[in-house]
Amino acid sequence: MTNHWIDIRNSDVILVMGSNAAENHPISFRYVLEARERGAKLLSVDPRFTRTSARADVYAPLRSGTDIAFLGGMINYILENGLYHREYLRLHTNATFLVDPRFRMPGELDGLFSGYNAETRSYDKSTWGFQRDENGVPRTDPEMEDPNCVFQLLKKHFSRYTLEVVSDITGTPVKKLEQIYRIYGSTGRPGRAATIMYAMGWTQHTVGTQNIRTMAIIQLLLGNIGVAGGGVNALRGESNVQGSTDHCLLFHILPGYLPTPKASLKDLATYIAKTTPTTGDPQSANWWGNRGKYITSLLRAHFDTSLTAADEFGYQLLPKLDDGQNASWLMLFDRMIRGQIKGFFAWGQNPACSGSNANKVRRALARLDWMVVVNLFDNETASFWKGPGMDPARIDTEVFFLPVAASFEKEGSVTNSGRWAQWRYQAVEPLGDSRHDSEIMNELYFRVRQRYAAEGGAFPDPILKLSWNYGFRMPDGRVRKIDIHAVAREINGYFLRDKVVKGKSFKKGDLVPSFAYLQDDGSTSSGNWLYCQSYNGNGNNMARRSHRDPSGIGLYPEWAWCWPVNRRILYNRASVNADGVPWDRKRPVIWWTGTRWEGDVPDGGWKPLSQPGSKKSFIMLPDGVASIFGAKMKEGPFPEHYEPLESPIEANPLSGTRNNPAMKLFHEGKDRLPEDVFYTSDKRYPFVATTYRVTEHWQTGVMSRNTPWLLEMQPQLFVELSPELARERGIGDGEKVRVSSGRGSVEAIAIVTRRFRPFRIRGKTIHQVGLPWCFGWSTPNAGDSANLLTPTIGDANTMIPETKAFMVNVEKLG
Ligand SMILES: Nc1nc2c(c(=O)[nH]1)N[C@H]1C(S)=C(S)[C@@H](COP(=O)(O)OP(=O)(O)OC[C@H]3O[C@@H](n4cnc5c(=O)[nH]c(N)nc54)[C@H](O)[C@@H]3O)O[C@H]1N2
Ligand SMILES: Nc1nc2c(c(=O)[nH]1)N[C@H]1C(S)=C(S)[C@@H](COP(=O)(O)OP(=O)(O)OC[C@H]3O[C@@H](n4cnc5c(=O)[nH]c(N)nc54)[C@H](O)[C@@H]3O)O[C@H]1N2
Ligand SMILES: [Mo]
Repeated sequence: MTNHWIDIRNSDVILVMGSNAAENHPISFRYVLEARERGAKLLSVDPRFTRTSARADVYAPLRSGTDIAFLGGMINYILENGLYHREYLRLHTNATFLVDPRFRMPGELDGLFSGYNAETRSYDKSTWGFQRDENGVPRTDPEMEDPNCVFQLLKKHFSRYTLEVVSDITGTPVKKLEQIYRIYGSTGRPGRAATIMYAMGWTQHTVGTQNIRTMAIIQLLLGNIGVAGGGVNALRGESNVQGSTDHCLLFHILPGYLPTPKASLKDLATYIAKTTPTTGDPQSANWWGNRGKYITSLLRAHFDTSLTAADEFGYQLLPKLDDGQNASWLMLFDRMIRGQIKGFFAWGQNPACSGSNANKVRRALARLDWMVVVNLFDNETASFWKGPGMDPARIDTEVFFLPVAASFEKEGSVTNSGRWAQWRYQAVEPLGDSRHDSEIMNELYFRVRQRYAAEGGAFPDPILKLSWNYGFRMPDGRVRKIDIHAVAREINGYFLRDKVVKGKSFKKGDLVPSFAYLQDDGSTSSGNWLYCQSYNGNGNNMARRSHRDPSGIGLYPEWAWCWPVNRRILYNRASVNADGVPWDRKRPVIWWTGTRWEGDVPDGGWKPLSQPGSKKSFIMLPDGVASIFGAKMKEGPFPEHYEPLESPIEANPLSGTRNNPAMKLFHEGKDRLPEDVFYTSDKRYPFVATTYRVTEHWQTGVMSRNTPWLLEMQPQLFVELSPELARERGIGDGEKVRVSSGRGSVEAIAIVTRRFRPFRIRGKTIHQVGLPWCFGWSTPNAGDSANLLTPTIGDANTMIPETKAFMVNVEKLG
């Protein structure tokens, strides 16, 4: 989230689209309802009428996978009706920038941007740049009238998204579109704010990243980023998924969003030179210019501090990706099924049910030599070898199961969606032989280290030179018990020798006060620069529990701690005009007193934009302003509607380019697998399907299916379908049906409900159905995972699987 949970109460308009917050983020609804009591409007856009929709002022249905069309129509509406915040655009975004005149857009190139290469399915982005002066600073037209300026290009691009065209793609009635556009567009006026609450309904698509980009453009047009009650707010999933992303859950980033080294970045100097952005603009803070300090401090935390600059502080000990290598979820199981991955730790996950195309995942597990499952319970992954369709006699995978302690049996920090790192305490002792995850890792580290120390091996140094200072060492070198506070302090970082920084002297062993003090000479360590300040000379800031709120807008600056540097609302320098005066005087986030900023921690302490020595407000981007034109995206600098890989219509109504042209295809080429089949506008699979969660179960249900009262409330797999479709197929409410796709099938109970309505699209009736994905075969009579139906295909930028839009058939069972 750019903002945070409590801040939702400051909104005037709340759009819940691509999430079902009432059921999946129930605590958030406290703030949604508070806002509504103040007169805020709640809008719900979902293919299915949900409990969120039930509370909404306006509900609009849309066909799964058509959000860019829906939101593209909103951009067009905002521009046509002059609802945008002109001054905000000029000060804080690249709307005024002039684009390369060679740049071409989908309206001219039948759905493609200039530079497409069909063979590599990728773009040569050389025409996607800005016109720049001799210092490399983008040329602008402050009046935003030049036909090559971003604002005019945006207007031209989205002029194709008329109400009629949008309705024809999404199936949403024109009246509903207009109603939602009008209400949301009303927040372009200074003093009004709208927020977006989204989650997996937007991300799990082949165009997932661009769904969110489209919304970010809307928020910028309306001046809604940086202000209270605004922002682009991803409602994160698992309680600590924000923390795990911050600390490098994903393959392509190290802690603190530093890029993972690649083979071609052959030494630390090259890594820093090639990954550090530069700017010629004296008004750009270009904060990532500090990359060298952050990566060096990270290496100092990872590895033995006896390593020196001559050893590149251990850079060569970090794992490196091959150039162009993608090691995301879909690729892991793809490589596994091809026999290229032999061992696997399934640590706190259940891929046999959560993985898209679960039959492929399950067959991949059967190709392993060994698998270690670290979990609270046995599940469909640990026992895959005795699951449906498996012959244990023919499976050689050796499975080890390590029982783990549950969250309330452990101490540590959890970072919520609002970036707040909050400290939690252990409530009870772990049951039986189960242990804290960190104790299991400690034991694993010690055993592996012992073998490397004794036997050498191909490359022992990454293990032998790892620093592991997490507690009292026994005579054999083993850490007796992991001190989780030592881990937290390592993440914050230390001074490794006496040092004077910014006129302050520090002693070796002092905790670094905040990331502004980190160094690139090896004198500081920090396991994650973004968390530098979380645990410093003031103690464990994540454990703070003060209810003080001097802001009056719910910032609560002394409750826990949030990254970066306790800033509660990101991009807050965009909440003020060039003189530092808040756009919204009722709910100011920061303001300039004439000598300093007050309010939230400002996004950089420089003076307001109208004063000399100031810096632009989007400090993480080298041009210093927010990207309405975003050339980093794989499929184009502006979002464009493409159909999901599997869709019910033959052609993309907007162009001859049917699907995302930059996504990786698994179903083409000579080495494609039989598991990777797709059927689009095919009579055998005529219905759009989506998957979602239920309040009563958690994820694949491993924890909740083992809780009898929750299982009693939601005992088995169901499929929701409209009365119209039920009649067409002769299916009665509560009857057993088979739902099938090209990849597999499940048996489910039919719930005939008006929560789903047929769509009228291009003159045809199109039905959509939906299933939860929380069940698995190991719970008797519960049915199996809906992921037996979903495809192996991912977003072009992130490779998140497209589990929210695919095609199925539904048939009544005997
Ligand atoms: N009770 C409970 N709460 C949970 C979880 C749980 O398992 N159970 N899981 C947690 C986790 S890890 C996560 S990531 C979050 C996920 O939170 P959400 O994203 O809210 O979860 P979902 O129910 O998967 O999907 C949300 C909605 O997207 C809709 N949808 C489907 N396709 C589309 C589409 O194309 N466009 C739009 N606009 N909407 C679409 C679905 O109908 C559904 O209502 O929930 C978290 N909270
Ligand atoms: N079709 C479809 N598929 C989806 C989604 C969807 O919307 N639709 N959503 C996707 C999303 S957003 C997510 S996050 C994934 C989730 O996918 P997974 O992470 O694979 O699924 P979970 O069921 O959350 O698995 C977590 C496991 O961790 C165990 N566990 C709980 N606490 C601890 C602990 O403290 N330590 C350890 N070691 N284990 C613990 C639980 O028992 C559980 O088995 O699924 C994805 N799959
Ligand atoms: Mo999630």
